[in-house]
Amino acid sequence: MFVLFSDILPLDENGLSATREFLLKVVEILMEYIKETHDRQAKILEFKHPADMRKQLELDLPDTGVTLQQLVDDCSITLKYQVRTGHPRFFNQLSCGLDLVSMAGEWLTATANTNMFTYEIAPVFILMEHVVLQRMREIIGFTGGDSILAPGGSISNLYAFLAARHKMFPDYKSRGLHSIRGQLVMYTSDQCHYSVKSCAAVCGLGTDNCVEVPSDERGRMIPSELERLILERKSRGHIPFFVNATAGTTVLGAFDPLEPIADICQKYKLWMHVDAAWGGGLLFSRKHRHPRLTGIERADSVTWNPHKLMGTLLQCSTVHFKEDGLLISCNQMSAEYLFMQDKLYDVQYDTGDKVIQCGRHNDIFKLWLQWRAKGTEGFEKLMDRLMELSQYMVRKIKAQPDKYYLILEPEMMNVSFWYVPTRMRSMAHSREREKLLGQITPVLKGRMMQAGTLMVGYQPLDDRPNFFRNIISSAAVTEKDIDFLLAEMDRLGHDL
Ligand code: ABU
Repeated sequence: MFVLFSDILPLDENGLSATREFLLKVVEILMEYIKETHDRQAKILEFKHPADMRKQLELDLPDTGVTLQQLVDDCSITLKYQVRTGHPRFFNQLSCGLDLVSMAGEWLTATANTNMFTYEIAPVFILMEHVVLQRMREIIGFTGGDSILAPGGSISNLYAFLAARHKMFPDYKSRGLHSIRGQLVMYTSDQCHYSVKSCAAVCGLGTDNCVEVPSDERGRMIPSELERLILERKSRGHIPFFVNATAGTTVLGAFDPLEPIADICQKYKLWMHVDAAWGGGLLFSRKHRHPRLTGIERADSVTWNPHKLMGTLLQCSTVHFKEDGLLISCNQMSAEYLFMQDKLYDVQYDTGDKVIQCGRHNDIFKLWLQWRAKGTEGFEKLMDRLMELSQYMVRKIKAQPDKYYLILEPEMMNVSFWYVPTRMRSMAHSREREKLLGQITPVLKGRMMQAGTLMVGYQPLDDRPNFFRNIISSAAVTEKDIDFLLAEMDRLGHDL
């Protein structure tokens, strides 16, 4: 029997059975959550406005610690109000689903509770990183090279930026801004993830020097515009040095044409980065990899987030470099208290000195375990299945043109559309109707959240008013869930 935290390990040396009892109670709660997550009759969320939610929760930090039973109850109520992102009807984010093998990996990771900066304290995990990242580079098409797991795609893109600047201006590390005689300029499409622009702000270029290259009607960068904008800045004496191509844009799922962009980077000696945080998973698919990712092997660096299409638990984000040695040369600070060179093992495995952070979370085990379970073929099958489901949804939308307006044929798992309520079905499609559809979109989303039966994201984009962006990246989704999605939207929104 347990009462207080002092009744379990380590404070009570004889507290093993009480520790087990406490943890098993927590695991029971987790199992219940997993069961509900996969129950199509259960709600995805129990929505409450923040002030009402606050009233349901006892969030205050007490002066005197509460009982362990209270902690078990705290765990229970926390999950009661958590959005079930693994529910088959959660289509809201790029990361959907709950891969249970990967989750088991995350449980083990939490238990091991180590830091990834040195081999000294994470020997097995460091070797796993080595093997998995090498395999990912092979799949990209790099020979050799180097990689690192980073806290999210945005920071992965930042690592690429830093490595590119270091490659071209190695003195920057020691001499700073004055080592570069001129204005650095970077390029990215107007559909890119905002983190690319953030690199310009964070790294001293200023966002005005992150040039947005126009994209075509499908959201793909226009290479001739990229070249024009490079020449335009060169004519002003600026120094173009970095191009970000996106493989799977956040909203439309568009793929920039990598081969022509690589040709331009080669011609003007610019670093080519591919932000494949979202679309990278399609590298597994022989059916869908080409033409979308053709040319990725010509990039200098690639961001690829397994926590998106591959379903690895959050978070798991990787960045890969064609050239080995750059990461360490760029970021090494040789902290003597951590990265001693006279340790008893090969210190190249102390990967912590390759990054700008110090502590690094263990994001590898959950991916390694998942990959062991599925095999590389399993990931290929998953990609093909997610694409098949997305195409199924497109067909269903097209079959009901009165109720749904497909915005464009998707290149991947982003299905973008407007829902059309009854009163607007007889109106011809026009800018005016789009404006009205854009107004009802957030109202319908609100109804979904109140009902708790469905979650689909929405946003405006350029001159398009709010529209739904449906993401199919969960292995739990079936054709029946897509049928439900469309019927449920109509049930909730027909009278708007
Ligand atoms: N770039 C982070 C993912 C955003 C999303 O889930 O839509």
